[in-house]
Amino acid sequence: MLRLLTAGESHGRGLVGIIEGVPANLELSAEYINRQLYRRQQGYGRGGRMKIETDRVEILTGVRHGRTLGSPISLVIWNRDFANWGEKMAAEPVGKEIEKITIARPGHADMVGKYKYSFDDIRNVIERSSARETAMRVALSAVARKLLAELGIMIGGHVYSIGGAAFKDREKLDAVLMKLMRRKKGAEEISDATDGSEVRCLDAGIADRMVRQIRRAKKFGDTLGGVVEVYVTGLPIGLGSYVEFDRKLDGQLAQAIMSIHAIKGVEIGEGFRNAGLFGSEVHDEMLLKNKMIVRPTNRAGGLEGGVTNGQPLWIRAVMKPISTLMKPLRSIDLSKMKAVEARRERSDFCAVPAAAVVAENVVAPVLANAVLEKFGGDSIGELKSRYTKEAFFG
Ligand code: EPS
Repeated sequence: MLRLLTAGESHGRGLVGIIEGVPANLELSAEYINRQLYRRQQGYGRGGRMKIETDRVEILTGVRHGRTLGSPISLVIWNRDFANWGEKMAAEPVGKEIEKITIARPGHADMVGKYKYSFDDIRNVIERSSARETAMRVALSAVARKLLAELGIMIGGHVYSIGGAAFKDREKLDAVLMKLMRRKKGAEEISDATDGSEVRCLDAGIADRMVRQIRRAKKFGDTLGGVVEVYVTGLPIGLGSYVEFDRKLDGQLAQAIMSIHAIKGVEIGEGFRNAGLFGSEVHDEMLLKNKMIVRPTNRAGGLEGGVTNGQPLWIRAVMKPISTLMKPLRSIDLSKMKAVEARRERSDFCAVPAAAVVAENVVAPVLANAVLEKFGGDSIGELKSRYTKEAFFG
């Protein structure tokens, strides 16, 4: 089973990560991982930091001559910006007073982190609570994504809305998504199609509106959130389990998605919309076609009973607007307990397009784990030999 661990401060020397439990002989290159890192860095509405960084991973261990060894794989991404933060972020004492941050930004981890860890400097909180952590999470998750791709399990994502700019015609969008997913690379075709859009939107007209909304927010010193969607194709029936709560795949996927910075809501399929409908309007009927089970709809989003049902997995996630505002909200200086304006800090104005890439990737370790639990194997060859069509349907 896969285990992942990330470490690193936003302006520290770099981000490091370990993924353990990856079968041996999986083809893996830094280039494959870097592609996901590059995608994560893009998007209209990002701040100055992304102009400084060119996130690239170095594979330190666990891979030899382009193939995994079955041993823990460790990765590092160096922070270029560390050059500007040497003293502020030095591991050793620097022998002089470094200005402390004492004003908390509403919505950020600043206040809770200060009290939880008894810090007198909110810098200690900012550094690890930053969404920069997702760079390493994406890098580690890309390893699991590669494993899934070897089995034909493909992942894709797109931006559904930013601020008030959203898809209005769900049926039309579904038709576009289904058409893409029927192509060779399945759900990954969705990602490929959005790579050309600076807001990762499948419709040029809606993309324009999204960009205009972000531009307006930026002008007023404000930020914007939105909704992203992730799809996975090629999943067999039977990943996850209904027998015990912590083995339900929907619960595990929700955890992975909710742990992405600024994500405040997650649904599988048409989760929230279904609340207003009759059961007969919600559940996906089963039809027989050439002795195969066919589902004309996928409102359940590919999971029934916490188990994959052979339909594409469909996850929606809500990202709140980023909490660092250039037009500050009312806040408190926690060292003096005095009312002040929140601190301004370099940040993104909108990171929804990046969140779509992060969301695509973080589902990979959850799904790869479920695959390994059901089929197992110490090498990719062994896993593939067990991962047959017969194994799916008994
Ligand atoms: C991020 C790096 C950060 C932010 C952003 C994500 O860099 P800096 O804080 O130095 O500008 O751009 O983080 C946040 C929005 C946040 O609230 O922490 C990155 O690499 O994704």
